[in-house]
Amino acid sequence: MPDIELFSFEACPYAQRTRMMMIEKEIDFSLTEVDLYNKPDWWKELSPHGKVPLIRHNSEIVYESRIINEYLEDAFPAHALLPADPMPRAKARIWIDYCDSYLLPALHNLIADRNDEEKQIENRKTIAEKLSFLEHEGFRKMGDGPFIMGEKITLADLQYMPFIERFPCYKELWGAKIPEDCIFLRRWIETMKERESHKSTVNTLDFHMERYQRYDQTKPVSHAQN
Ligand SMILES: N[C@@H](CCC(=O)N[C@@H](CS)C(=O)NCC(=O)O)C(=O)O
Repeated sequence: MPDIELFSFEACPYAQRTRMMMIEKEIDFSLTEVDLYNKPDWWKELSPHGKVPLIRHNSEIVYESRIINEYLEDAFPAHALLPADPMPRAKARIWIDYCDSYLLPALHNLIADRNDEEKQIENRKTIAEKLSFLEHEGFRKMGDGPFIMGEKITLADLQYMPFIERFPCYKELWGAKIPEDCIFLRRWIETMKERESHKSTVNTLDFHMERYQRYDQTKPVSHAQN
């Protein structure tokens, strides 16, 4: 029986971050899928906020994808996913934070305002600005790539990838675009697609499209800006 139990939901990008992280670090884990549309009682008892991902390790639980990933990085130092030196370590954390504090709220608005074309014009512009900032202040200042922090993959890359995987849907459904000059970002996407951690957690675009298109019919499981 693996030490780590991960509670997950197939379509959840946050849970995907943690799955990718454990695959990158070669941490043995068991996966329990939770039906978020019909939460079982055992889940309500286990999870303080009812949200995936959540891990159980040595009978203790940790939740919030970013906190889980940092916990696992501390608990399992092999195959390091944060730089050892304090300054680049802090910079990696800046880009981890940028994803949740700046990019995801912009993507959340794109989904929330999907029936308001006037707001969508502004939302598309904001997303392009957030991606440009990541390109110019992040990728280009942190090194020569291919990863956000340079030559080595870090937790920063894993923070973004599940959402970038879904980006073709944001483009197709709501017109979001990656700016032309984001060449580091584009190369990074191709690099990340080749990682085993991505290949073994990726869902097809049809899968994502079907879920997003259902948003107007059913209440979605909340998964942005939480
Ligand atoms: N900030 C959280 C967000 C997790 C999240 O929103 N998970 C969604 C699924 S993608 C969820 O569990 N929703 C169920 C609910 O809100 O009841 C994290 O990073 O772990």
